[in-house]
Amino acid sequence: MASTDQRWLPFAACSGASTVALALAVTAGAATRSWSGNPNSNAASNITHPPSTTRPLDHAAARSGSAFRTPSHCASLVPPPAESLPMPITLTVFEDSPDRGRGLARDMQVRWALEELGLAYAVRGVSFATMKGAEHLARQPFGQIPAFEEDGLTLFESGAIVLHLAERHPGLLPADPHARARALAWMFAAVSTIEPPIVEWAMARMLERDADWFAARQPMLEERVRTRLAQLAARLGERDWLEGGFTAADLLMISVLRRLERAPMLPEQPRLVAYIARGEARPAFQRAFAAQRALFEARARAND
Ligand code: GTB
Repeated sequence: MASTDQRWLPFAACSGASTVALALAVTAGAATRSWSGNPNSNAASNITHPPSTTRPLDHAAARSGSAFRTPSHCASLVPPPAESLPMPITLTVFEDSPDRGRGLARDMQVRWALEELGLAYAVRGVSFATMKGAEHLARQPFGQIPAFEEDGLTLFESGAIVLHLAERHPGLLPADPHARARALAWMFAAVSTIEPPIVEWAMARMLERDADWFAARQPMLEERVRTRLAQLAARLGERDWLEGGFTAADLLMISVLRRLERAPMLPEQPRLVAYIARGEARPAFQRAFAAQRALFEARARAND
């Protein structure tokens, strides 16, 4: 039974097609994929599998509802036999993200990794209420996003999902075993050494502003972040990336640092400001950002 507030998120319909073409998937490098599926269903198994096309997704067009409408692309929506393709990747995200489309929720790191690797994916949006229900708890035991599903595998924890993808597809981890081990260390550093003080600082600002202790506690929280930023900047030095070329470690680290976009501590470390900008300039980041933004804006329009 499909729940009413957990539904596939349609971006566009292919005019003239007999089925509604749900642009559930976003981009796969230069390729755009769409599925024809039952819009009333939230079951991944009810989605037929994606034909690959060579047209890049135009996010502006997707936002305006005009994507996927050209005759040549509509023709490409005829699905191949379902049994001939693996299940598409499905990412569960906020239906209505509290970050207001700033790409700060943790589905962003997974979207970014998928884009770097050129993997198409479908998106399932869930409300805060649905996230706490049994169906989503089976995907994510803490009732949070993101959750990842592919071919019978369900995974939670954004870092673990990125690692899973990086291990299975070339492009986000070095081949050299030592370099790979160091990249893994930086991935763990991002989520277990750098992120906790940043989240503590951010959560205090979000939830404790009116508390008696807020002003007294804030300098200490800022100082903890400041210390980690200085240490990270010292190690990064003049390098562009943490371990040779761009890796999953940079993807996670930059994602974590982006939470500081309005923090006074970040401009004190110009190397990190430049590091974040380098990551954000990557085409894969921009596609991922545009996709989550389009979702937020579509939802905002629907709420108007
Ligand atoms: N360790 C887990 C992971 O990395 O996957 C943490 C997952 C997590 O914290 N998910 C958050 C969530 O589902 C969303 S990303 N929260 C709902 C809940 O717990 O009920 C964190 C987040 C939320 C909001 C903003 N924002 O508004 O800027 C930024 C980041």
